[in-house]
Amino acid sequence: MFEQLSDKLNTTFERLRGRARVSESDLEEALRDVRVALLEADVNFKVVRQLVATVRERALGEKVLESITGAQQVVKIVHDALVEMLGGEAVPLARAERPPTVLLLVGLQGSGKTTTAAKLANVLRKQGRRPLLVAADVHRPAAIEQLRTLGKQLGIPVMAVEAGRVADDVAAAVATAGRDGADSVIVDSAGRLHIDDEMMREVEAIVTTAKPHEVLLVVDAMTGQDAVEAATAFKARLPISGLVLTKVDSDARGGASLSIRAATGVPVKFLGVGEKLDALEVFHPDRLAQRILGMGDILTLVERAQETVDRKTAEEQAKKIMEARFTFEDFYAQLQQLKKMGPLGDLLKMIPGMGGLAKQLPEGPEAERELRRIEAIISSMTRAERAEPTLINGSRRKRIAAGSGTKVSDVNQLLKQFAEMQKVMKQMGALAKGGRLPKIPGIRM
Ligand SMILES: Nc1nc2c(ncn2[C@@H]2O[C@H](COP(=O)(O)OP(=O)(O)O)[C@@H](O)[C@H]2O)c(=O)[nH]1
Ligand SMILES: [Mg+2]
Repeated sequence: MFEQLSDKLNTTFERLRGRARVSESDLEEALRDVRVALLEADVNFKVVRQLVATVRERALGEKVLESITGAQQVVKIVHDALVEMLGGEAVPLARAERPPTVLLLVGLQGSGKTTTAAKLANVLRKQGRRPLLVAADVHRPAAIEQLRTLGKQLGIPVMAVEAGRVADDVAAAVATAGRDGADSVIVDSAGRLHIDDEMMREVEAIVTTAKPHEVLLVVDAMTGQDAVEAATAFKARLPISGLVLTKVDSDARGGASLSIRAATGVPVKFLGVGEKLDALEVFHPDRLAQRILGMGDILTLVERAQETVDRKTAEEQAKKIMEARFTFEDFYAQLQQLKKMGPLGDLLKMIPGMGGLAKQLPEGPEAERELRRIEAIISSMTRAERAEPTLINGSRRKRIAAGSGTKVSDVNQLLKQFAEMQKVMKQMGALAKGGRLPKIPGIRM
């Protein structure tokens, strides 16, 4: 999702960066391209109009037309406007002062409630909490079984309620959760194909008896403007405190979901990025904006790395990235870690400037072959070359290609991509120094 949008915006910014100075017509052209890219991605037109107006006003106010770093500034202004559109700061999940914290999931059928309930339980447990899952979708018997199966996979307890006593049973589960050692209760409610009164009443009754600390609306990001409409309708009836956008891993355009925060005023708290039970990410507006703008998602990468690799190594690499001291040596080490961390393409997309490479990478075994080729090329470099790729002249390229069993054009391509990556990292570093990026623990900036 968002790839096409990302490509379009990058093309626009590349063109802008190519100018020595940004003229007024360059700025207008860029704004027009940004507008078209957002509209094509299905972002709500009112939200687009607002964003473009904000960018224009700030760009003129900050006098980017007179500045030698004008293009850079425009990118930053678009970045900031995008972050604001996405909600500004991340809004953390509420936590009860006195446990248990009760989280109620609501949404249309098929939006991903049951899956999200299990993923959320998994997230909380990774944070050292003790969740209990409550299956309250009594209308489809298979739904209770589905949650039971997911709970079993995770080793997290699942309690089912009975038809006709849904609200009371949920309240009873909350009341006894503590006794059973749980500090968080996640309730999976029944959805419908369309919004209807009966569903709303049933959920309202749960809200009344179980007094959830969060009512999370799960919406399918693939459904475009329908998702925005559903969110608006739910919000009119229920105290929705947060949104979970699911299926963000799909190829759908997804722009509608980018405007859902602006359209409803409800913060997005999580993104569902796959069918597996660890495919739930905390939503950070700034990180998504950076991902869309092709600046990668270093922080998410660091977080994911922390789960699989030594935290210190990850922080050191992130620090190098920020300071643009990242060499082929680091890249090689990171590739080794990436291999442990999941599908290669997904991870490459998160490294600044590597989105293009990720796209060229075929899936599956092809991808692994490509990765081995890159590894082979880096292995054939000397230490000095890895630290200072500008040393790698024509004859060295030939030697590296021969040594790695690849073609000179393969070596050229990797060098070019690496140079681009370093360029983006420098920009990231500059953003970070300007206080535009959240701090990573242990990293001085
Ligand atoms: N690709 C992908 N599939 C998802 C995601 N979340 C849910 N699904 C799938 O969407 C379908 C419906 O999910 P389910 O949790 O049963 O929806 P519910 O009816 O709202 O409870 C299932 O096939 C899930 O595997 C996601 O983030 N990514
Ligand atoms: Mg369900």
